[in-house]
Amino acid sequence: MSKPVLLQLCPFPDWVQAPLAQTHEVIPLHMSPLSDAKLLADIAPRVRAIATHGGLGVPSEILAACPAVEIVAIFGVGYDAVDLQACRARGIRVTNTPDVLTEDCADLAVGMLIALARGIVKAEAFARGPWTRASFPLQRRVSGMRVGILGLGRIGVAVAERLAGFGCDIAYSARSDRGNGLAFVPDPVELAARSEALIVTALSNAETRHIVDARVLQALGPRGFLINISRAACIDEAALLTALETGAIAGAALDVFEGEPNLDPRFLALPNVVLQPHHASATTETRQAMGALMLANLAAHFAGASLPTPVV
Ligand code: 8YV
Repeated sequence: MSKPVLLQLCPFPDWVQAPLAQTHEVIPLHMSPLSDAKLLADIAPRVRAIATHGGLGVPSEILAACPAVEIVAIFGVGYDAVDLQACRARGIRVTNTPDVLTEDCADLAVGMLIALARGIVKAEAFARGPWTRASFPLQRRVSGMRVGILGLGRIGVAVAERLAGFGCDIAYSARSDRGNGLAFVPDPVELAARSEALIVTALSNAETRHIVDARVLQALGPRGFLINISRAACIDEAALLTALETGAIAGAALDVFEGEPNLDPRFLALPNVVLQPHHASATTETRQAMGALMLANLAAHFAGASLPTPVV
């Protein structure tokens, strides 16, 4: 039996690539010497699956160009870059890789908070020398800090669990009160006002677009830190840059950026940021688990079985 044709939009690690090629006729669009348009014209009618990552999703022109696509398999938890409405309307299944990356994302969020508050990156440069002064400037304590978590999904809960171990005073904003003993503060401005650190773990969608805006940043205030491991779209980046440049907030640790991988050069000139290359889920252990889950979703689909982790 012929293998189903799969359009691959991004590179994958070897442990995904090899099994993917065993079970599919893989068309690596990201490596094609042909223009996307030429390749798509030739191949699109035969494409039954699209594999992509969370940040990239599926550009609408590619989805539209593939009339026979049955499944979009995302290597990542975020599905904000896939047009779910169009997929539903066309009966296209969409899968992602939740749960397996929760712990890593929470680890990085907490690591970024500590790196920012304790000045770890700058302290390393100081230690490497020339170490001329007696001591590095005093920094801020994380233990016991008042922390606000914006969006209490699986990753937000995992962040809260970790920070509870640091004796932090934790509150959160979400659609509803989770009744979990943490302080529920529905209004993001109020949440920011009571927080020394605001950690964004919200899903990116129309409702959360620019949920961190100038008002939230102003409420966070000159001693407040912002941490984002979600999506850049959750933050009004122009307002954030201004807040960082003027000292309206103390600092930010960011794993995601508008237009990444091309960061706004204004970020690079700032002394009060910790910048990370969108790698919250990027450990070998987690990426292997994400790969296995994406492959399992594809295998289940083509075997006519129920999907392990469907979004649509
Ligand atoms: C990526 C992510 O998908 O899970 C997500 O939504 O953003 C990341 O884990 C990563 O880019 C995988 O390549």
